[in-house]
Amino acid sequence: MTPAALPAEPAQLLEMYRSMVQIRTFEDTVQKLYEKALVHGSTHLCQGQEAVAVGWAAALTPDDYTSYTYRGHGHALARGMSPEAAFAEILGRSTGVNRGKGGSMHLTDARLGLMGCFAIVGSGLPVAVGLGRGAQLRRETRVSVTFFGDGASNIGAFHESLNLAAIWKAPVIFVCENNLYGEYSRINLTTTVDDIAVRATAYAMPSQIVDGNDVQAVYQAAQTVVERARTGGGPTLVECKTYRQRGHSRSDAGAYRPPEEVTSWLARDPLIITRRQLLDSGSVTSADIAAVDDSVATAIANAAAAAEQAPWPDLAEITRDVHA
Ligand SMILES: Cc1ncc(C[n+]2csc(CCOP(=O)(O)OP(=O)(O)O)c2C)c(N)n1
Ligand SMILES: [Mg+2]
Repeated sequence: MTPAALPAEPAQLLEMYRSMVQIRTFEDTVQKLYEKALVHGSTHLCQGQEAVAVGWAAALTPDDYTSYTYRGHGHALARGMSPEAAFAEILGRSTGVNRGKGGSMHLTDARLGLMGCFAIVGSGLPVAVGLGRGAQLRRETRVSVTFFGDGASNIGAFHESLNLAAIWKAPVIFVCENNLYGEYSRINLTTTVDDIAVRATAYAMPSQIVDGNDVQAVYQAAQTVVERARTGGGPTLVECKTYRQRGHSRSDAGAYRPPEEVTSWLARDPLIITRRQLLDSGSVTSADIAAVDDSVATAIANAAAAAEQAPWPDLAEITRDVHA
């Protein structure tokens, strides 16, 4: 039987808050670096969606696999990628986590279980099924968690992946970050259902809807679902309802979104919700929170400055790690 999922204790919640602030500050800094013309290629930032990445990461062990999308900086940082190596990658420098060859859309590190960051919508899901199926055949206890958007649930690979994972009872967890938009289109213009979770029914798969802006809610749901997958209970589709606070990519101001919609979601900013939970716990003070904010601001500023100074890759790098 799956043990009851517990909420994070105040000290752990403060650590989750630190991780979320780190992601927020990182993303705000990437935007500034882009405005300074230091980022070559596109960026897709995740401000507003931090609680999904952090709540799931807290429920995983280092052996577990994750795969995600071009909007994946938060997932990489939440699982322990160094901000300096991530910035350097985005700036195309030799000290980048992929030696500057991947850029913003390909922050990966297999040593951290970060198995792939996919720019083609929906293409991470079949890979996640393969990773989970592999672990299952090797009788390992790892789980494979894949993150994707609401738009990706309209792609054929989503349906094929859910079907295969279900028939194999593979330890795969499908996490839909429903941020209400696919590029510049609101979900109601492209998708027949309001709740992506209902699509699991077609594959006889359990599903769950979670408040994706509440890191405690995400963490508790994640613990239960991870435990089920780890103990042979098979896959789950989890829909995290959240909101993309910025536009789709680097230069999109997101002006097509109704102002009242933006305002109401900003009032439910995951950082605001977590700060309130920390203060309500009675064991964390405003000064503790401010100390976290300050230390993250300094660390991220230093990491970005170091990446800006980092060398460009050597020309000889161009054929290294290239499979032909
Ligand atoms: C197969 C494919 N079709 C179209 C695109 C162009 N595209 C990039 S992101 C995106 C929107 C995807 O929306 P969603 O899955 O909700 O993810 P979000 O960007 O909201 O995180 C589209 C259509 C693509 N990259 N791949
Ligand atoms: Mg979306």
